[in-house]
Amino acid sequence: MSTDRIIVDVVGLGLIGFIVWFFWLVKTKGVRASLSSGGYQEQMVLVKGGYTPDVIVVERGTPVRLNFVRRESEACSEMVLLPAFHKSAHLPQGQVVPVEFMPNEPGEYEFACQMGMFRGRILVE
Ligand SMILES: [Cu+2]
Repeated sequence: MSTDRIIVDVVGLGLIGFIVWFFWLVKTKGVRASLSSGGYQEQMVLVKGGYTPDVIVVERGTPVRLNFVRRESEACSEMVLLPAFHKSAHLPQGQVVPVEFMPNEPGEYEFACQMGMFRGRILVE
């Protein structure tokens, strides 16, 4: 085996490791909402074939604002429900729809479309 070949193999393995790390670990850890000047923990959520990101990490005790943007015409995603926070919103196509709630208790909360086919989670720390 030549040195070149070994380098190619090592780089290839590194790449596979990176992909596994990126898609599995990062995805399950979620995206942390960022604190806006208005005092909200804000996160944009793209609605297209699902929710992106679908795991959102927030801290308890600070209000959260999720800005949903629906970029598809599927009827499936026209509503989003956050049952744990007694919130729901109609999502007209192409509009930014803010949904606000107060995470008081740490835990894991689901949000979903009205049929429960698209799902996401909010992790309150
Ligand atoms: Cu649906």
